[in-house]
Amino acid sequence: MVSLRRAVMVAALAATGLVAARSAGSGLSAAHAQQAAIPQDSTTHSCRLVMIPMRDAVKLNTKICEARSAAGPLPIIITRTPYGITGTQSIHGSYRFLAADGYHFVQQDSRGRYGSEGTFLMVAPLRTTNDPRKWDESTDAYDTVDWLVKNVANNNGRAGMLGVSYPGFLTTMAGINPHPALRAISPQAPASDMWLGDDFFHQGAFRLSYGFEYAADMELSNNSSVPIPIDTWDTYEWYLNLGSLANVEANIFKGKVPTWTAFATHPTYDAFWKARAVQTKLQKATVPTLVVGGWWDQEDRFGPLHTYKALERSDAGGKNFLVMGPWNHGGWRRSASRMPVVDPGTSDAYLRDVEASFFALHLKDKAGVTVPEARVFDSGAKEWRSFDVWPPRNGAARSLYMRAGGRLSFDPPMAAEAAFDQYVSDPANPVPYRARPIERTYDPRGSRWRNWETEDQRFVDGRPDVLTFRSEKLTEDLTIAGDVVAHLVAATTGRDADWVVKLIDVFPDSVPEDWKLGGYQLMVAHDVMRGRYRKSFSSPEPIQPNVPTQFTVDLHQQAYTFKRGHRIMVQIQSTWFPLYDRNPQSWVANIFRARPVDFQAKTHRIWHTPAQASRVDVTVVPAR
Ligand code: PG9
Repeated sequence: MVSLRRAVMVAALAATGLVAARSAGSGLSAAHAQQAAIPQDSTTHSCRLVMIPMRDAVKLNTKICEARSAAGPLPIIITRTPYGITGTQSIHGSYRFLAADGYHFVQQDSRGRYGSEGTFLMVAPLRTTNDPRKWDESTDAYDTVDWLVKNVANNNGRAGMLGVSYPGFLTTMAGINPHPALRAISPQAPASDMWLGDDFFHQGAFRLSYGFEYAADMELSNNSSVPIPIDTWDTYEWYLNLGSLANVEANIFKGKVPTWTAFATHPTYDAFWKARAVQTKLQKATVPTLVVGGWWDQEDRFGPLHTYKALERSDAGGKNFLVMGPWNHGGWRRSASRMPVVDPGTSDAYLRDVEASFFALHLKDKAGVTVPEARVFDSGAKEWRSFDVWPPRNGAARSLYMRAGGRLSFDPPMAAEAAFDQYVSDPANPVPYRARPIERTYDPRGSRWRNWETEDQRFVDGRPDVLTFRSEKLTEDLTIAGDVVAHLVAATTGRDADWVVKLIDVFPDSVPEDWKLGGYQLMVAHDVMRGRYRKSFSSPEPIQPNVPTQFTVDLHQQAYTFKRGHRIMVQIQSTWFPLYDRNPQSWVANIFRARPVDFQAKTHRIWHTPAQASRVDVTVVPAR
């Protein structure tokens, strides 16, 4: 019998046009199986499965597709994945432009996954000198390249590696102490810090629905067919009924999901998470590195920005490059999941002119290729921009101030204005992060997860626990590029609170080209931080009740033009459920162990006086 997990993967791939569907089921890794889509058309490539030995004698299941006809030796393109390499069919998918240029293609199940031997270790850290492990994902990549260049027929002694998300992380790892034959890599949506801003936590707030469903999918089923244990269509209700997160271990996972156990025992940014934060381990780009990400990546937007940033710290060799496009997670490899509100159709040109050209330059010495330092898509202006330095240095630092009466302005608050706005945040009635019903993250029967970050924010309009500040209509275009950081002065009647900040582009009431966009509220930058971590991500501290306190919410980066006639909006709220767990708002040492009685409604104030101004900092750059 085909396992449910495998069937799901195939069904999801079918939805992307990568393979033919066989049957449907449930599971999260389905969404990631795009990684397996390599060319293996019998007319162009001949494929075989090989178990490649690593230095500790563990063997990794590897599919090698050698090009059938080539004028001369060809380079090898490698993707390593935890999501399974078998089950794909004969198509050229998102590697088609590479295939047209001529490569051998290799896919490998990473250690402990599917056909590979060994034990899977979630986001396995780099080995340290006193580590008893003989391997890490960097050495597995090294040993694989070493074997391939010695055993693949007609290869030119050069290899490149790419992958999206977990495979993007595996690609970043390959670039650390790389094999000499590894000549170019492209980490795409690479997770780079699972606690600070990628899949599992954001600045201390736990990604409940994603963390629960991903961990269950990867570890509960152990590559077999155990479905994710959620039995309702609207997961908002299901997660609310779950109550305390302690119930997960006690009643559902019962110690069988190591990643969940890690969440519950390491709620802070401690040595466990720091060891896995590859962004902090990167010294320099050892080989030409094309880092790729999406501005509306619902899983790993932090990862590419921080991978590029870390490598850029000492890039004297000029080997490090960034592409940020108008995409969701891996959207550049899947034109079918284009988000029209931000993307006029950019993925093919990226795959052909940027990605394929980059590998052709470094693996085939193709002449006439130039890769800009940073190529970023401005979804407001609907155009690509190139920068020699990212974030750009030619901008002007500006602050958008929250003002009384729900106004947002580049002018700071004045003394005569009301000093604050307030709302009651009730963990029993949390703000949904997207319009209900909230399907399971990757429910194969349908889920709007992929596109939620571009969803119209009007669905929370009028909720008393969402504060809204809105600018006047812009009289001219305003382009921001680079860091976006919110600085709140806030107080709570409780001892802890989450702060969600969204920077929003409000479209004009009427948009003749597309009437459904009239008044649309598009999130341009957004994130959450857990108040207990305001001073240190490693040493949480209770908030002193009723005292205006500074909180910094990193909204990361953007390149975006707010057009003339649009307005800028900032929304602030304290729940974003069930993507983020609920903050009890009373003080508990570990929220994973909070009791029902600990969850309490509290009143939060956002201050906007001249001395206690709350603001969002942006960099305004000249329009093109
Ligand atoms: N976002 C997924 C992931 C990456 C790294 C760790 C855990 C999850 C993925 O799409 O692979």
